[in-house]
Amino acid sequence: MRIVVLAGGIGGARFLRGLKRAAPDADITVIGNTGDDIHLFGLKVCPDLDTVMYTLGGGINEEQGWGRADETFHLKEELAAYGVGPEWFGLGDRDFATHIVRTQMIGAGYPLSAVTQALCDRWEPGVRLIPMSDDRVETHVAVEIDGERKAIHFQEYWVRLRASVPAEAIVPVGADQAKPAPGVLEAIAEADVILFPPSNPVVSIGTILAVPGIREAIAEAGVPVVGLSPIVGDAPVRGMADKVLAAVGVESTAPAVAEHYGSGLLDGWLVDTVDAGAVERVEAAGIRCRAVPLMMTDADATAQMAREALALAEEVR
Ligand code: GDP
Ligand code: FO1
Ligand code: CA
Repeated sequence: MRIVVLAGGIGGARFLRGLKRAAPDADITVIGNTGDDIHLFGLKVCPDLDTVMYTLGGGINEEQGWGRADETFHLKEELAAYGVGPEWFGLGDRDFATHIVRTQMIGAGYPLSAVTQALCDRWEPGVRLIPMSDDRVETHVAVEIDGERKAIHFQEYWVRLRASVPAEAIVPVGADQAKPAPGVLEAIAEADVILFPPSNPVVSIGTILAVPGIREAIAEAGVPVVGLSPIVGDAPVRGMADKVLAAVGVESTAPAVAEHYGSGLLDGWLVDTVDAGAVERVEAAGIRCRAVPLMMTDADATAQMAREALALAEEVR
C-alpha cells in the first residue's frame, strides 16, 4: 500500500512513528512543511523536516519533541559571547552539523529535496521524506506590537513571543510562486491513501496546501483522504494552534478544523472520544467521522490511531 502523509513537526513525526508500526509493509511518502524554515548565522534550518527525520531516525530529544538527544549548546554560548544572536532560538551543537551540511550542499547547487535525501541516508527514517517545495517559502505572521503593525517570521512569533500577541494574518511568503518538489505530485497521484496527521492545520498542513498544485492533486487523486484532529476537547493537545486558527477565522474545535479543510478535500476525519458529540456536525459537512482515542501517549496508542485512520479510509473508499 502506498501512503502519502502531509506532515509538520512534532504532531506529524509522532504519528508517522505509529503509522510505520501499524503498516510495516507500506510504502510511505512524507511531504514535509518548509514554511517554518529560517536562516540563522548564515545557515538554513528546516525544523519540521528535521523533526520528522530525527524522530523516525532515533535522534530526537523525546521530551522536547524537537532538536537532538544528548544535546549541548557550546556553539550557541560562544556566539552569544560575541553578541551574536538570536538567543531565543535554541540551536544545539549536534543539530548545527545538520544545518552546516544542508547549507553547504545548497551552496553547491543541490536542491533542498536532494539535500533532504542525503541527510536521510544517515538517519534512515524508513519513509521517503520530500520537502513540499525546493523553492523558498517562509511563513510570516502579521502582528501589532506597541501600536505598530508588522510582519515577523513564524519562528519569532512562535518561539520568541510564544504566540502571546494576536496574529492578524498568516502569510506563507513565496508559496504562490513555489513549485511542488520533484516527486510530490507523482507520490500523490500514485497514492492508495492520503493522510493528514494531527499536525497544525494552518502553519503545517495549510502551508503545504498553499503550494500551487498540491491541494488540487490531492482533491483529484480519487483516493481516500483521512485526517486526525490535533484539537482535542476544544484545545490543541500541545502548542498554540488555537492562536493561528483564530487568525484564519476558525474556532479551535475538532469539527471546525474538519470544516476548514472541507469535504472537497477530506473524506474522513477522526476526533478524540471526548469530542464524540461533534461526529454528527462533521458528517453533516459531508465528511465521514469517527470518535476514537487520539492521544499519542505511547507507541501502541499511536499505532492504534494509525490503524483507525486506515480503517476509516477503507470505509470511505
Ligand atoms: P509542529 O510543527 O512541531 O508544531 O508539529 P505539527 O504541526 O506536526 O503538529 C502540531 C500539532 O500536534 C499541535 O496542534 C498539537 O495539538 C498536535 N498534537 C501533539 N500531540 C498530539 C496528540 O497526542 N494527539 C493529537 N490528537 N494531537 C497532538
Ligand atoms: N522550539 C522552541 O520552542 N524553542 C526553540 O528554541 C527551538 C529551537 C529549534 C531548533 C531546531 C529545530 O529544528 C526546532 C526548534 N524548535 C524550537 C522547534 C520548532 O521550531 C517549532 O516548535 C516548530 O517549528 C513549530 O511549528
Ligand atoms: Ca512546524
